[in-house]
Amino acid sequence: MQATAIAQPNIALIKYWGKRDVARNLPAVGSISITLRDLYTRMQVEFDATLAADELTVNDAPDQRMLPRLSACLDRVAGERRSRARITSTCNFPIAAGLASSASSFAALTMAGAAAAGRDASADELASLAGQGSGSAARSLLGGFVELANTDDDIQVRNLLGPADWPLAVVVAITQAGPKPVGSTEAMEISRETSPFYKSWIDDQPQDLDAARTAILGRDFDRLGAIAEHNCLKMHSIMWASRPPVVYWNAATMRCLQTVRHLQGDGVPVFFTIDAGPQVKAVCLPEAADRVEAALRETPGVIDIMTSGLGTGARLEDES
Ligand code: 2P0
Repeated sequence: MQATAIAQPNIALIKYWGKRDVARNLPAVGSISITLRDLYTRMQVEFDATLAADELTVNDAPDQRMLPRLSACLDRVAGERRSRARITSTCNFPIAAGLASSASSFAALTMAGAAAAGRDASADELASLAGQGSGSAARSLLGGFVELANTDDDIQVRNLLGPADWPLAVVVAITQAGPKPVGSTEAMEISRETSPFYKSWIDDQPQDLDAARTAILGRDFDRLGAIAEHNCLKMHSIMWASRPPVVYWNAATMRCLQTVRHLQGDGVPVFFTIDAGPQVKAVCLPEAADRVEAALRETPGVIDIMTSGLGTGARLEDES
């Protein structure tokens, strides 16, 4: 009745933004991501019939904030008549700050919860369950380059390349600590309801997915960088044009983009992407990682740097 799973966050190169079914948390668009190696969330789930309510600790401190969403995820994984659970989460990077902590959390929770409940879930079922917890979480079930596709009434994830097939590096520039002002779930709905650019975003996503998939399978770094930057800036444009506007960037976010542009001008193989937060992720070829890290570290407003290679998908650590 106990299991532990570990999952890494993933960074979307072609973004998920918008839902086609809020109740089932189905995305409005497909997406493509890379799974990181050096950032992780470990989730232990222990079902205990003597508990009166689910309990959660995050990095050794009791936490109520995430508990309702995690409890609902376990209800879907193990059934609503399950025993209450002791959930123990450890995470080695900032939570809820645009670093995809919900992706690694729900991927690890889904896998650990299914194992602890003795549920022999297929890969598609795990993807569906993780995705209902958090849309980006299904991508963290797999490693390397991952595509999430919409099916008629659900989602599917598949590997495009493994982590060793094209070993890119990701340098994450932290420009602000602490949780973001607007959660991505709420921000997506504001975009859908009010942004004049939302419809063209949905309509154009298939061609961005095609371009990125072709670039990844052909290991074409320049083409991948161009489509990923374009897709990222489009996603943020939707938010900036919504009412109320959702602006996740700060001044240092913009300075990091300038740093990446200067590096590109010097011929360094690097491109940027930014998620629902002010941090900048610079994706580069491994031999450029030291130079990219040094340049971002010197960028005013950058308070921390984390560098990671590409990693494998979520996995169980133990089972009992
Ligand atoms: C992504 N993001 O593709 C996009 C890009 C943020 C920007 O998926 O509402 O926590 O839980 O399904 O997965 C962040 O949103 O949203 C996200 P929910 P999630 O990575």
